[in-house]
Amino acid sequence: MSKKDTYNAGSISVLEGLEAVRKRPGMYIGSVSRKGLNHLIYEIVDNSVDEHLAGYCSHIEVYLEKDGTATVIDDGRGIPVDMHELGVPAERLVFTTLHAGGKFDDSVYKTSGGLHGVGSSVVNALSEFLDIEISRDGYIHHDRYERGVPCVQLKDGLLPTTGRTKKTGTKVNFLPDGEIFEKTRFQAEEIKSRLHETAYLNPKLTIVFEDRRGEETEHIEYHEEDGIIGFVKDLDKKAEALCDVIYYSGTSEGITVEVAFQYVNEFHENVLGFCNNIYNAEGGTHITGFKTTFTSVMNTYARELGILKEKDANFTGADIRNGMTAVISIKHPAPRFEGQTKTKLDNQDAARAVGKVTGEEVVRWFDRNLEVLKSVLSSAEKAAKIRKTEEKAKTNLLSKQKYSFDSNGKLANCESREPSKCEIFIVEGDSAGGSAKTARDRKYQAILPIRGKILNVEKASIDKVLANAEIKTMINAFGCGFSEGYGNDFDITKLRYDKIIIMADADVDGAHICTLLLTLFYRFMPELIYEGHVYIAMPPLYKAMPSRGKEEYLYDDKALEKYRRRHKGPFTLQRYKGLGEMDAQQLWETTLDPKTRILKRVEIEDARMASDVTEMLMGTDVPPRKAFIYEHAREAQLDV
Ligand code: TSJ
Repeated sequence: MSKKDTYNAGSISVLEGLEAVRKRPGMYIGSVSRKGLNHLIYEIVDNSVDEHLAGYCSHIEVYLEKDGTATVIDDGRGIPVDMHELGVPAERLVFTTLHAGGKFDDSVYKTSGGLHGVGSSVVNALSEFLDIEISRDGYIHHDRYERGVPCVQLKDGLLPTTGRTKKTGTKVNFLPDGEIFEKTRFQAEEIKSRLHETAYLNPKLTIVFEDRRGEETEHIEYHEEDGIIGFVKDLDKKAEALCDVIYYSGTSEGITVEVAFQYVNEFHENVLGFCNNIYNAEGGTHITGFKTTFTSVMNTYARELGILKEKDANFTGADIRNGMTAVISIKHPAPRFEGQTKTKLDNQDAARAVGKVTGEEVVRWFDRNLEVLKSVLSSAEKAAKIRKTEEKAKTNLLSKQKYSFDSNGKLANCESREPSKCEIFIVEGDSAGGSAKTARDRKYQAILPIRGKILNVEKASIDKVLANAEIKTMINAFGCGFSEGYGNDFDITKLRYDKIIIMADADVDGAHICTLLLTLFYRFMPELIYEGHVYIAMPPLYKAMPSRGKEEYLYDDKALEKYRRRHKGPFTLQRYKGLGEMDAQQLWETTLDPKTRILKRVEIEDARMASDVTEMLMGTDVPPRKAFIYEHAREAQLDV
């Protein structure tokens, strides 16, 4: 067989590969919700970031176009267009070969850094069309695909050119396929946040973002000279800093390590890990490497300075990280990931490398900054004291009510004990709770009514939090315990319900309750959110009853507008003020029945979003909180 025939034979499997992506898109991009949609852009941009890491690209532009497409442009070398040994331009292989997420080495084509940029064929397969312009060798070369299938005729195995140019670079314009995605409108806020993050992690890079979809174009340039130092400052911008940002970097075992951290006058730690510019939501070895070494270094200092006496136990890691914000960014030539969402770095050499660099550099820094060292250690001392008091409170409380799950007064549990099929509704108000208990599918749906406003966990100490009846009931019902700054007793595998659904009124009070619950989950059971178990029920705002035809529930004002336009005849409109106004049948139809209800899954995409959300949730200003809830409420998706 000639090489060309090999490709042609292979091209059948190429198409089969892309067909597989279209059949199971979730396997390749996580989901077909808006989160997956935004991911398409990240997959493309990552290629340009790789080109930057290779040393050839300083400028990336990302445009959200009026026609619903996205454009990404870089000033790199341009994807190679010369004929590959398989008889097609190398560019074709980039967009048609599945690279399997870097899991195995791809001999056909490898991106410059070999780091990411493996998803361009996935984006291609999931796009109605994808247009490419590559500027290199004096020409603009053009190619186009529709749903992954090339539709430009090659001449002697080469791409047609559409003009001459002295520049180099790559431009991709694509339209996400409406047959695949539930929603095809990109979400600017999340994309901006991710691009900003990328700019922090690549201080020499400039990223231009334009949202051209509105009446006025929104134009932003991200360029962060100070790199992760600026990142930490940004994460801490709302808090009172106790010291300047501490920064160090180094290389070990071929892994580059960069760390920036700062202490603020707050009670929590926020330690974020990145590998090859990708945020690791589940952490991993780079984080543990940092934590282990940092804890040990600081305990050594504490003993040297006599802050810990011979008889004293060491500070725990959490004592020492009390109030710390840190960004740990490493570059690894062959990263591996594990965990539920494959975002946990797994390479043991990363732990060693971060540990080694941290051991050397932290000592060097603190030896020269004794004042900061002393203030960090004295805050660790305070944290240790509080921890000891709270540990006592915790054992007392938990031992008292460990076995109270099924006998819990207010919980109307479901009959099934198969967690994958079970749901628990947390319902605001006793009357709505009562209706929900009547209306539910008792086999799979549990109802937990909660009364009034639950405790704001950001403003209360841990023993108060655990003493709160509503919170105790929830922790018991979910079955996984809880994690807290001081040790982690949370075990998601024990979760008794696949879906935890918050059901609150669509008004300001409801939004507030939602916020309080999300804060509780985010602080004590974050895995529930990261692994997508938390939902917000979207009860309808209206019921339209036409004099002729079927009644219809309308979930927001937009839906009402639409209804008014569609329905010429007269109709009566019932406005629901709250869940309490609905009878059991209505509640079932609108909010409980998996076939008809609308649920919004609570998602936290990246580190900055997570941090912003907590800030929003934690902050005392009411307006941003509302913004969070309502903004997401509008994105309600049919959960079928
Ligand atoms: F711009 C973009 F985001 F749309 C995009 C840029 C999308 C994709 C899929 C790839 C790229 C891209 C790829 N930008 N720059 C590159 N560079 C290469 O592919 C490249 C160029 C030259 C050489 C070389 O060895 O000469 C090697 C590579 C990998």
